[in-house]
Amino acid sequence: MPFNLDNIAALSNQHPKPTYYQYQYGTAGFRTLGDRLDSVVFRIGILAALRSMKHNSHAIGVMVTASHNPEQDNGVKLIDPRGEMLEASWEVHATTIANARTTEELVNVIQHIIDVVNIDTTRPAVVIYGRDTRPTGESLVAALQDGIRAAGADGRDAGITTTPIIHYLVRATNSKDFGEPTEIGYYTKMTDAFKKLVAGRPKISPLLVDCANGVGYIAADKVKKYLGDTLSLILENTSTATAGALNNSCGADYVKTTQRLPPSLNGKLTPVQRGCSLDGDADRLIYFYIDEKRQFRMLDGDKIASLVATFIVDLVRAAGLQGQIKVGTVQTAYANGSSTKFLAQRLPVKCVPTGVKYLHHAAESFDVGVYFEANGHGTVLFSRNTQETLEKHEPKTPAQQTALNHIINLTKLINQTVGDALSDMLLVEVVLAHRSYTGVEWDSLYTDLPNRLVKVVVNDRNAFVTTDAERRLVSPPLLQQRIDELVLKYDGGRTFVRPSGTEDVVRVYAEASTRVQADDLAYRIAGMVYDEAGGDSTRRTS
Ligand code: G16
Repeated sequence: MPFNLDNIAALSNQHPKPTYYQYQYGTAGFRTLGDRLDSVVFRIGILAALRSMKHNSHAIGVMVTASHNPEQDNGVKLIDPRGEMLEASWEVHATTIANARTTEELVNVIQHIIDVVNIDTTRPAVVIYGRDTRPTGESLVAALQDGIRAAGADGRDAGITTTPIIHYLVRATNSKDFGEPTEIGYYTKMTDAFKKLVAGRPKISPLLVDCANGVGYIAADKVKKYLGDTLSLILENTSTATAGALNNSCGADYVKTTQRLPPSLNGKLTPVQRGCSLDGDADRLIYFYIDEKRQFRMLDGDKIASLVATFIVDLVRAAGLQGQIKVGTVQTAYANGSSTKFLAQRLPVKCVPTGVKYLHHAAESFDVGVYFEANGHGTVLFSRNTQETLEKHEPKTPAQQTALNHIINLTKLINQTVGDALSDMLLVEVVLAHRSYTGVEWDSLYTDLPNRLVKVVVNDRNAFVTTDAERRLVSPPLLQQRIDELVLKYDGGRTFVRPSGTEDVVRVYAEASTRVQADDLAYRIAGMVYDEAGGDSTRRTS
């Protein structure tokens, strides 16, 4: 069926926009309660088709997920032809199309986008889509399919799957040399590289994986089969069909925010055994272990970045490529001050606002860009030039050849399109195996400054506007000045306030030289935010 605005109008009447809601394409697409998203998802199907037409019929991805958010939330985001987040200029189109009040207005908005972007609607369009395990996902995908059909596009359903797999499928469909564009292609590319990287190393001890009761379980179970006895995965929190279980007191966001072991894992880890948590769509990863004193120790995105970046720097040197390949890292304001210090002593470090799209973009400026948010979302990018350098390099010794092979296998193991909890997990396991580290040695790379993340429910999070990579507030007026005065009273104190892009809250981060001070600083700033913004009577913190 060719693109036709009458078809769109007819199907749009079955997906009316609720009058009350204003939607905004935020940090990770649209996110709100799942039962508010029918019209948005229908329209995103149309927008994805238009984007594909604009990009010479290359496949565009759509993922229906709310990732770390509570189970009743859902969301939708678009994935660009190279498997990256949607280009920023189209976020505006997404927001406009989502907020058209009537079918007539929607048709006008679509025509406007076609005109200003100059889209040839006679071109074919391809849209690859998937969803996580949320209960609202099935009906939202039905709405998405209506949108794709209304726009005359070829829709390819990847079913219930992880966000990083959709990113992989989009890239592999559009770039033939990236990998086979199937789920099997994804698993074999990653696990084959892993097996080569750990060949000849001592047997790796079993790893416990908290699957957050989400789609990560389905993917982790497949990875487990592909790995065979190379690495034994013990899968926990696997109840994908239990109502209310998703991300509930488990998963990467719970572990990072509460700095605790999920209660469901109590007694399941022996001292020093490694464990890790995925989030609701398996794009984030946090490691942990219980030390000899039975204390919980967390190894977050900053620790992953430090482990991985220094490993790659050493491999580049061992391959005889120092001077030709420069490794850099990208962090956000949430990065623990100790991690920034550790990394900055060894390689360049950039700070950007929260959101994978910012980190990914900044990482592209390095030959090898290692980016991880503290919350465990990240990956490593090898530039096109670097890939060519690796292919052309002629090692002078067997040791250089081995190091070169390792780097080439890392480019295959790592999902370079986006943060991928399972690929990142295997990457961590490779580095630990090569370094002969347990969690203890890894943890001792540096000591985290005590920190606390608090969320505050306010009437209008948009009243909070930041600058300087979200490290300072420009609005509400004078609040930053009061924060600056308070933070001076704390030894090693650092704090910032920013509106969340995925939840209706304002986040407060604080660190200081002691736990008591970090907590005190965070809760005092949260109090200021609450008072300033006329918070909801149910002040919610974590
Ligand atoms: C999303 C983004 C991440 C971001 C996180 C929290 O993660 O992809 O880049 O760090 O939200 O964002 P905020 O603090 O603005 O709510 P996910 O895993 O939920 O897709």
